[in-house]
Amino acid sequence: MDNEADVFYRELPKVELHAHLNGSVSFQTIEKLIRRKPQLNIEHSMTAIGKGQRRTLDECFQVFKVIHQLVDSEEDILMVAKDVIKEFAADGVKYLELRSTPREEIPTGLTKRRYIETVIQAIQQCKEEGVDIDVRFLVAIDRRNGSQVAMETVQLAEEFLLSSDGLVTGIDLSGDPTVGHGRDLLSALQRAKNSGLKLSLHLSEVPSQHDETDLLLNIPPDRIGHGTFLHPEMGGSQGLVDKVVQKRIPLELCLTSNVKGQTVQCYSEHHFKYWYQMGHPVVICTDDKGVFATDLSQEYKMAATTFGLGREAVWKLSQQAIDYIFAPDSVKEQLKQKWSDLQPQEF
Ligand code: 6MZ
Repeated sequence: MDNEADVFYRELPKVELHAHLNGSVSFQTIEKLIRRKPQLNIEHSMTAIGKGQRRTLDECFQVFKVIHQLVDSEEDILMVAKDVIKEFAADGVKYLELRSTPREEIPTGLTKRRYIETVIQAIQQCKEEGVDIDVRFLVAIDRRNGSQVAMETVQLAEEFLLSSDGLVTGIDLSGDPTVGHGRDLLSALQRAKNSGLKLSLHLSEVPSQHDETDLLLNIPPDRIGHGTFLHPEMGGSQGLVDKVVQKRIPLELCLTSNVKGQTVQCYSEHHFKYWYQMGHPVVICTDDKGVFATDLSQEYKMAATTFGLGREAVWKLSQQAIDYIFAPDSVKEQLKQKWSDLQPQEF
């Protein structure tokens, strides 16, 4: 990326709202992890999906399992989180919401609480080092782990909501969408909402999740991850679209992830077009920049070239994302000031 257009996208100040920590680990960091754990015999081809390659969503979830083997101690999490934060900052991201599923790893003594504390420590250390990015953390619920773990995760997140100085702001519901049903997680999610945690839920990432989506939209979530199969053209329904539109719930859209994970045929068929044309709030995100070998600048460029957005429209798109962050209004004001300071005289 170094021609004039690429510089524009790199320098564009950006907001990243949908980034899974362990899916965001770069090639360089994976190399360091492999060197730390040679006995695992993991090769780089097992942790990322290169240019032009595609996998089924199921295969993508196998990739996360490999990365989890490499990232299983406090030391690993601290390094991975700091590297990921610095990489987003180097890509022009000014505000980042990272999400990650707290894991217990008995062999290394890692607990879920220490997991969250370590991510917070990484955020604080980056701040102390003067990295130019504001980072918040969403505690993730992996849907495959069922209702009890979901409830325990919410209780843990509630504690950090009160004690983390605003760094833990919400809950993410993610994990293999073909496993489990949202009805089992409803009470945990409702509890989270009532305790002031913001909610970002992966909804309709695969077909045939209408009932679940319809149910979870009633909470309602504060943002939706993917929402690929919400609208009628993708086999969803007008009823679901109406609910999302009436409640004006922003969508986090991850183009390369959906194309490489084969839930969307090609970039030009991405549902970005449907929602953007409608004027509904959408935010361009990376999902898993390491696994899908992308970055946020490339995602903006891809959306712009595929759907014919001019530079002013691209700027507006990145600026509007500020309205949908899970941080207080004072942070939104600071970011808006930053955008207006950086805005070019003309596009
Ligand atoms: C649903 C996803 C995902 O939590 O260990 N994750 N969940 N859909 C996706 N689309 C491709 N990409 C990532 O990061 C990895 C975890 O994030 C979720 C999965 O639960 C995965 O195990 P953390 O940091």
